[in-house]
Amino acid sequence: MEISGAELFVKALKEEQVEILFGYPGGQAIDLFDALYGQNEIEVILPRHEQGLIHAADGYARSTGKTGVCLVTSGPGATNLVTGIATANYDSVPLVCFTGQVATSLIGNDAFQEVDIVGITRNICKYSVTVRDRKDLGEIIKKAFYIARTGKPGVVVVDLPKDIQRALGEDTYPETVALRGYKPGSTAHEGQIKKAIGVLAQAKRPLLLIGGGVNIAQGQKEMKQLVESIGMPVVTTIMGKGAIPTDHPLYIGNIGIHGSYAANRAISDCDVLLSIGTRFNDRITGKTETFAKDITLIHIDIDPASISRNVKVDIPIVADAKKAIELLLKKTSRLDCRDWLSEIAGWKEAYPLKRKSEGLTPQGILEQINHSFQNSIVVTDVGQNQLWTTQFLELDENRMMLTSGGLGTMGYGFPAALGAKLGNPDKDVIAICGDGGMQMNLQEMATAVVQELPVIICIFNNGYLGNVRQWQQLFYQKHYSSTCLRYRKQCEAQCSNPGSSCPPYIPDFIKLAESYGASGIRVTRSEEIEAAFQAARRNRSVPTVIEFMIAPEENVLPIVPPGSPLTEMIMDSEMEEVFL
Ligand SMILES: Cc1ncc(C[n+]2csc(CCOP(=O)(O)OP(=O)(O)O)c2C)c(N)n1
Repeated sequence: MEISGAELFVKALKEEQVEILFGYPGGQAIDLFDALYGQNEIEVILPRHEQGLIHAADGYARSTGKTGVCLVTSGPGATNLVTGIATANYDSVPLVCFTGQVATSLIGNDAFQEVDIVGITRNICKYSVTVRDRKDLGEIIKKAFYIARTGKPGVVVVDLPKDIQRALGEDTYPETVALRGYKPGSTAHEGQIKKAIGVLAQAKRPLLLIGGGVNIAQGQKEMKQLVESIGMPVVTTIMGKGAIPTDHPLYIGNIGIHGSYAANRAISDCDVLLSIGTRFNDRITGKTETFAKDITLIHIDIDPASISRNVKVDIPIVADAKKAIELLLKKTSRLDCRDWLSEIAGWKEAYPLKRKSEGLTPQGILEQINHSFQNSIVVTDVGQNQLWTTQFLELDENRMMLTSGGLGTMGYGFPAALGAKLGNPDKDVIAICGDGGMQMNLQEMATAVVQELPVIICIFNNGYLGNVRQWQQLFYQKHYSSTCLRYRKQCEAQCSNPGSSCPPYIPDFIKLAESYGASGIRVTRSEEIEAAFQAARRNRSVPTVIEFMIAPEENVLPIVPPGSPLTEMIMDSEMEEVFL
């Protein structure tokens, strides 16, 4: 029997067991939406902007381990996906994005709503392709899902011209996929693992660095076993956080420009570093030339291209993180590093991450989240709100954190939280956003309300684009250039100290939430935090916005200044420079 391309598209999604599709229609996708009409196996979610849509698909994928699916129209629909494609791909999130396209006969003619989305996205996704022939459609979709979810996961863009959607052809969808030259999911080379174990056994100050690859490979359980059997201290990148419970006695903290003193000191002083699933980007290494200079570096990563790219590796191992951990687990024995562990414990005690005890502080809010939401998914936006969360949120097998680590995309947090809630209806889902980032995809409040998603949106309102303002304060002589969100026409151009005449908020997030049919609570004192969370929890079908009015010039500390090695951190609010 012959069916249309659009019908085959729907059949393919069903075969791929797609449960939720995030879609926004338009002229060049209308046939695909028509084919989705009236069926009830795939739930179609209509966000309010394509950027919100793809972040929602991303949050769904990160939190469930399933592949997220997007469907948008050509031209502006497709270009609105671009930031989300880069965001997801950078953090190795499996997404398949279908874009409508003008008919093949019009491609290249500057046709209405035509853009070369394959060309635009070529460098920011794992694979992108335009279907040119109806007979290839099934195979291309099959390959798209396979490529997105295997190996180092990523984003695949499938561009579907209008005539291909309408053309009749076979109704068969392939069961298997054959791709020459693409061999994902490699196991670790036993010889290299043996070599690594030999080096570790000689180490006096061994350290394990966990990156996001361990979370992506879902190797948390095995990781904990490995850490316990080998008995070595552990640090994480932001993306690796949570791969081992944060209250584990061998866990030190995050490394990097906002890492803890003890973690940055440990990575600077170790003699053998076993790193799994990280690409050593500049945000975690600080000045790369001085990073881990005189140590033996073992690097396990699924992506051969990330080995020895940023830092020189002594023992490279290309492998899936989980498979490598399993192998290590079989072969390693306990290391004796008592002196090293007690040295680290001393640093931890002398320089803990600073928890301010008075007033309404981000730290206090996060402590309450740790306490009140055991079984939860916390999704951050980008900025200080994100950094405080990566510092103070405690994670274990029941609490997960999602964040845009690689691209650092403002506007990610709230829509990604909606996707996470759709994928995990039984978990509490909390979005943590700044007042700047929240305004980047605010329109998704409508999606949250109509879908009855009771997410809790915590806005850390400091009236500033806080993270940039902090840099201006520390490194640009307090030139608060274009970072004050309360800046009005009548303000002095060079104001660096907004006074009481400033309006406290633009917009009034509470009224805004209410206008959408959501619930809103403003918190100005620390005593109100717990009650606000309890009230939010009682809302079972509407989202709750909790606006926390935090101090405008609160900083995230410690911080490694730009271009400095990890060993040079500005430590606390006195901005005391500590050279280790
Ligand atoms: C889309 C996008 N634009 C600009 C930036 C640069 N940037 C990083 S953090 C930040 C400030 C964020 O301000 P806000 O959302 O209010 O959060 P806060 O830092 O105050 O917690 C900016 C502008 C970015 N990361 N993403």
